[in-house]
Amino acid sequence: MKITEVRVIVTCPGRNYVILKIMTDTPGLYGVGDATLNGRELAVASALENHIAPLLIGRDPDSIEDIWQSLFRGTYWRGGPVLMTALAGVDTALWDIKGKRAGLPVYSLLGGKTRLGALAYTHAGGRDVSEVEDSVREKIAQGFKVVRAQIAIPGTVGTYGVGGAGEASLASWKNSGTPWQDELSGGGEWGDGGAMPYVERWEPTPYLHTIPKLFAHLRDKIGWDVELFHDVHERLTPIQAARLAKDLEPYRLFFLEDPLRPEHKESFRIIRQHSTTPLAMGELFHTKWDCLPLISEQLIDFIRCDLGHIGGITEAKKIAAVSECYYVQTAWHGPGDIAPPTHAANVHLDLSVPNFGVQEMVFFPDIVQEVLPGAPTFKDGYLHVTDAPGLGTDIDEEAAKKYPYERNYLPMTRRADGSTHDW
Ligand code: KDG
Ligand code: MG
Repeated sequence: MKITEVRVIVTCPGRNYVILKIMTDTPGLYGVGDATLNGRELAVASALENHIAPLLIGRDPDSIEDIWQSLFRGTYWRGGPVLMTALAGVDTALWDIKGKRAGLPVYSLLGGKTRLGALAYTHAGGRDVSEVEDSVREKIAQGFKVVRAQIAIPGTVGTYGVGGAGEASLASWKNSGTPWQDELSGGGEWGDGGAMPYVERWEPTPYLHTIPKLFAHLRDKIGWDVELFHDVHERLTPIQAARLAKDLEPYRLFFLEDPLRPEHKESFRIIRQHSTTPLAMGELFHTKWDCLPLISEQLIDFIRCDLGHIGGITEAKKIAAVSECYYVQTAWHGPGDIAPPTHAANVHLDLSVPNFGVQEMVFFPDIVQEVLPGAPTFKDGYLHVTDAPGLGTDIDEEAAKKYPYERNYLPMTRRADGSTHDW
């Protein structure tokens, strides 16, 4: 069998997705992969179209590991978000083909089911503790057993995770006096297709003060039957993160997510020295070697790479296997800015590995399901995929054409003095 054509499809059904469709010389047999990198979509699309697709034509799609290794090492300039996202698109599409060819769902190729469904989590957020409480209650009513809680921080603008990134109150941003907002906006409007990133303003002191109060409130009002956690989004210094993890101990978080920047792996030791709050990390990692020190030193409890940014299922199954040796569980990244094929790949892996922990998920709007059908389904707190051969997802190319690419950026964060901070 041979790969005959590689189609790179960029579409924006509400948000941008980069989809790879790999065609074979067997009539009707193709694979669909996701190569979406939020805010840098066209860089990945160009890498695929101009550099990677020509290398795939004529290859046997069955040789996933060899194709993976040759694309990873064969570039010489390996790694990084753009190339590893492109590689993930190829990898997931090839697993889709392998499953379809075998007549088996991908979880079966990975060893078969070890559980009936994948425990799922979703996001709750609000402007104050009672809004967050309402939001958590709403998620529990939907069936969720694990909920992430984020809250607006007084004196800051557009706090991460409150009401969704895009919503982070353009109005308050415009009136916030955040340094350089005019220069950065280039005089354009956010969301007008020529948009520049909007600028959030954030300070650690009110943040460190607010988060423990939020969880004290949630435990007091909602109780202990639901698993709760929080995403720091890489914004703290090591000692600030240690302080937060320690202050949150009484509220027994499921985990504290991404407390530190991905560059400073050794700094996780400082948090561990001070706290037993479980830690999760990984959405900004790009290879198994990024994850390795945190796993082998048992500095984290959950590894949460993005399959779409670490080269797909082939890399993730190795990370899961190493993690198993060190009591580290998987919690793969699963927000709305990666497309249904990656969400499906997440769940196929979740079902098959023994050390699965929890799975982040979103409910895709109808417009996404029209273009990219087959995302995993949610029932009573758990995610499921069907027994359809492959990943079970697809692309409607005609529908995709109705929604052309729209340039967009993630927000960025500055401190009150104007200096750049991690978003
Ligand atoms: O594009 C950035 C998002 O994927 C990220 O902000 C989401 O941190 C995130 C999460 O945990 O879902
Ligand atoms: Mg996160």
